[in-house]
Amino acid sequence: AKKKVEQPGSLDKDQLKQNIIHHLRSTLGTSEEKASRQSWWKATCAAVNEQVYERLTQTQQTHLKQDTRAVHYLSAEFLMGRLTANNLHNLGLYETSGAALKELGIDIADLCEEEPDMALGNGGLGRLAACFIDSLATLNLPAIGYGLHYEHGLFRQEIRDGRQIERPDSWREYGNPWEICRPESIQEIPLYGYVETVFGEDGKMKKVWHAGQKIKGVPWDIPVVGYEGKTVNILRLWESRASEFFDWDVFNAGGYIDSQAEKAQAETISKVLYPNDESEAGKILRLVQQYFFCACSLKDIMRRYKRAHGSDFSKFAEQIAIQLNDTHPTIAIPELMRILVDEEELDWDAAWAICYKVFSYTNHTLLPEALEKWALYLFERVLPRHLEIIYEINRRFLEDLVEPKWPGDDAVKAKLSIIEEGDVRKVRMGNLCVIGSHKVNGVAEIHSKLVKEDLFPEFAALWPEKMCNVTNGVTPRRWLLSCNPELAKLYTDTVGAEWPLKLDLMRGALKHADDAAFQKQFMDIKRANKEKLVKVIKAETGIDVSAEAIFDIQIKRLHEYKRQQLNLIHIMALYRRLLANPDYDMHPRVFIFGSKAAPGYKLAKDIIYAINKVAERVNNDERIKGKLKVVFMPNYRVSLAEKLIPAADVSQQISTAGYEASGTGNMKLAMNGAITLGTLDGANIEIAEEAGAEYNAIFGLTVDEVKAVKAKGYNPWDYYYANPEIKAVLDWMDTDFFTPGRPGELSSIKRALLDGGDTYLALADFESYSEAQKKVDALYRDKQAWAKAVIVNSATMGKFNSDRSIQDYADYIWYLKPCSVA
Ligand code: 26R
Repeated sequence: AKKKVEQPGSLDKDQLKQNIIHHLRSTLGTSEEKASRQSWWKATCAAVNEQVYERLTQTQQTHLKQDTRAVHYLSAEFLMGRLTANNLHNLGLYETSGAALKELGIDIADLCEEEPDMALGNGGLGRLAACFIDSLATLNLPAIGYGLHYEHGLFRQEIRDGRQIERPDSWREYGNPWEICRPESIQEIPLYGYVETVFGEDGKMKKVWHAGQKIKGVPWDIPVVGYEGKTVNILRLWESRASEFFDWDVFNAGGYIDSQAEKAQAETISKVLYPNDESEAGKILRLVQQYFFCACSLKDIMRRYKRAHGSDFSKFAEQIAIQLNDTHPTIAIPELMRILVDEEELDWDAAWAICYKVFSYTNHTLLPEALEKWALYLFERVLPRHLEIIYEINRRFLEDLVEPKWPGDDAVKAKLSIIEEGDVRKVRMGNLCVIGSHKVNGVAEIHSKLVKEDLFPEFAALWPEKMCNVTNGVTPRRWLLSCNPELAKLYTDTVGAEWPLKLDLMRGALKHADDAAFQKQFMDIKRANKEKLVKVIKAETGIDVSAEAIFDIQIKRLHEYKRQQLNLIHIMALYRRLLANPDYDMHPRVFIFGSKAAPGYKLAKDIIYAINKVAERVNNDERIKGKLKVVFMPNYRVSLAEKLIPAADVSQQISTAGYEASGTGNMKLAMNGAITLGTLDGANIEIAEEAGAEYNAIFGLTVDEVKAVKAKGYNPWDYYYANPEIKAVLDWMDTDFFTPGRPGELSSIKRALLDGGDTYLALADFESYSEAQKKVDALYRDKQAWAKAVIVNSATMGKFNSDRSIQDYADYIWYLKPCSVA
């Protein structure tokens, strides 16, 4: 009892062991003899939580006492994955727990496998939010993440007969030890209804929103443990419940059934995460979800602000920064205006000055179909008062800023207006975000340039200072320390133990890049990681692969712009070369895919099917002597990424230039010793700059070339007729070679590439891609050159630590200072 819990990592093995047993008995109500592995996991979490809660309380008291400015990160998605290993690492308790559990007869890695992924996000944007809250806590920045407490996260993917099947994800079916319900902070949120204009005694006009329904928002807190465990912030997720408001009236009038329907509807709001799917865009429930979590979060922010400052809003913008993660939380802008003007009775200009300073917006995509717009008639039904406020924001913007700058120019007004005219009038959330925020950032240099020059050029002309860049990053705690412990240890031995905080220190390994002994250590680790993955692949898919082969990995959501189809047609081309010449000179290669398709995205699902059908045929063809294997790993998710990434030799980042805003998987893979096979798109450009393009395989049209090709009029048929390999491979899709007895099952891909116009220029980039693949093959066969290249890549990824990204946000957007917690 000498060492107390104050110091993170201060628990020794025996204390931890006692704590785990204690929780097994008194929290889980079981015993060592009959406890399931899941009970052991929960008991371990409960033991660790003693420390976490201590630090959480300490952090909150410090922030309260010092009345710190804080950032509020609003995001519809937080793709957290599993928390156990991460929290143990950040508390410095991973080794100790491992030893304690071992004495209890349990392997810590097996224990961690008990935890379901918290998959409350689609992909890049959601995982970025998760890395960012880790970095915020690590940098001791006062911060809170706000989002939705989805009962079901992103669907679980099963593959049946090669096709994707969606199954519900139930991450908290059997309880989740990391979340705490906070009924004391419940909020009530109005929806629907109408707006009444009234005149107060002072003769002033006021607007009163009479809600048609009220929903209860119940907050669940997930502690966010910073590295070395000093600051523990929270992620606060809102769950919707039926409120008493409507039920009782209906009930008393004999409408019990109706009241149950009302209840079910209210509880539907946080039921399920929307997959980012074109067909789902514009669905009213999404808007309700967005308003629900923004309104709950703002009420929460208000309550905390008023506790310290009462109704004096002169300090509001000094205390509060709110970051909008894409346009999904845009409604927070008119909601804050509504609170300040209607409820707190500030005048419009004062309220707007506050809003403008408080909000900032991050853009994550240029794809037109992903830019949110809401049909005005729907918007009006759900949020009548907000629509009025938006009209007023828009009127003032057009009159005060646009008209003076472009007098009489109706075209520019139509383009910049928050309201889109047409058959169905629409509210443009992107425009509202830009108008209401003091900073707008893209997520990689090239992307931010395109946001400024192509997406919002007029806004950039109005506010040149507003548009900026913050290149994405990833947390090295999860994406190296925790997922690749052997490589992490090599770094610690080589450059010291500080690298998870100061990733630039990894450059210290550069001086050993040519050193044969170091190369061997590095490559032995890669080999061991590959051997581990071989077993996972066998267990998950039944496919035998050899760790001797090059592991070539493309893991990301399925989308035409990401061009899994380019990877696939190249695989088919290689297969053809091998069939034509069994001695075709290539090092054995395993192509590994992991990817979910949005349920309504037909072509994306067809591409998954095609990958699986080609895999079946290739993997069972004796003639090619195992030189080529194709693996589609089902149900790609954070915990699977943690197994795939440390085993990758080649990282495929092959989006059409100009379409991938940043990418973050590219950073994780490079950090873990993979070569980037990529286009000059998103953060690939900066990765190649850091590592040196000569250590990567860069190919394809550049952003400017893509624009030029499109301007000239791109015709994919030209490539079809000019390149016999392309023609043969595409024609192959019309046969039944890969789908015996069912010709044409793969034809939709060919059709999209030819009749569909090949929107993403896969055929235009094919030859260059194929050449880059040859370069990869040649490099791999030069063992020393390869080892050097992967070491250089890994060691130069310091820039892509999400701590650096967060420091950029803190310095240039949030003006936020750290607060050390004793
Ligand atoms: C509107 C709705 C249909 C919708 C569309 C698209 C909802 C969600 C998305 C996901 C987008 C915005 C996304 O995840 N973008 C990714 O953000 C990453 C983090 O910045 C980038 O690395 C990645 O390049 C980008 O595609």
